[in-house]
Amino acid sequence: MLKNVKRIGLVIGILATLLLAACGGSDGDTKDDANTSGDPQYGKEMNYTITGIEPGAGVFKASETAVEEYGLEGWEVQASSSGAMATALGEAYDKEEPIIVTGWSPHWKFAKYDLKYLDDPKGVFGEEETIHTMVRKGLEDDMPEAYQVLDNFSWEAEDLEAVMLEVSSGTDPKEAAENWIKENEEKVAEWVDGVDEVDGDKIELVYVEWDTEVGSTNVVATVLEDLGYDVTITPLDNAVMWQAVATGEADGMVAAWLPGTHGDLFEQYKDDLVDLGGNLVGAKIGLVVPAYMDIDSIEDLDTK
Ligand code: PBE
Repeated sequence: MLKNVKRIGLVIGILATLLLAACGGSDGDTKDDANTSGDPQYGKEMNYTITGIEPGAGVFKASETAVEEYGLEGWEVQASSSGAMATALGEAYDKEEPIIVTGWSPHWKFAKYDLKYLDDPKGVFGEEETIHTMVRKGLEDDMPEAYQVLDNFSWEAEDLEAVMLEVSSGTDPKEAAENWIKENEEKVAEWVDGVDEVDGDKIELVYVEWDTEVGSTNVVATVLEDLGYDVTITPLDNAVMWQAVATGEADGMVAAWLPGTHGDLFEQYKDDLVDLGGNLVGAKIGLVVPAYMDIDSIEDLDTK
């Protein structure tokens, strides 16, 4: 029943759009406020819900800010997990239903589905991001070899995407990391160039179970293991991950998105940790929708 109602709503929406187009209605480019009447009523169809991920993620917080800044009355960013978000996206995509997710790149979803970022004229989601490596104070003296590898670690979006894509199709993350390392010996050789092997020294890396960080953390952990380290990787919430490195409970992480996504956490902890700089440039966060949706900007979402 509900489905039929939805479908009728969709048909009416489409007819309304055609009618508007026929009458020369504008597509809303110059609108200041979120639209309440025109164009596709996606908000209504999606129950004014943005499919979110873990609430501690920067992209989740930025999405809540976007709801405020764009005056998206009645909209809610639904807390979930990265995995559940990807499942919801896949299900909606298969049925060609509208969905808005809290998205980021690099991410395998762009290889699997035809997607687009909604324009963000107010710049709530920031510009290009760089993923940084952060280690605890004292690591350089305690474990110079690991420090060197973590400092050297740097790769391209397409490298990380290859690992993520394999994991997304069911390969164990550790195995996907090993496969990538085997296929990219030259790159890895640069990270370990001139670094001595060690004999079972223990090291702990922390991360959050976002697809990007599952991929990068497993690759770095495996490279350290190949050097002789006994590596533990521990999944945590975002804020706890930062805190663990800042307090020295953990040795490092490769999951710091700057300047925007984790800018608040960096401000909070920057005096207590060592920033080893970027390991990947050209990352991005924002609201992502399937390309079949007839909407291009956050400004054009309909409100309650
Ligand atoms: N992410 C993936 C994280 C950073 C890495 C975009 C989901 C976040 O929003 O905090």
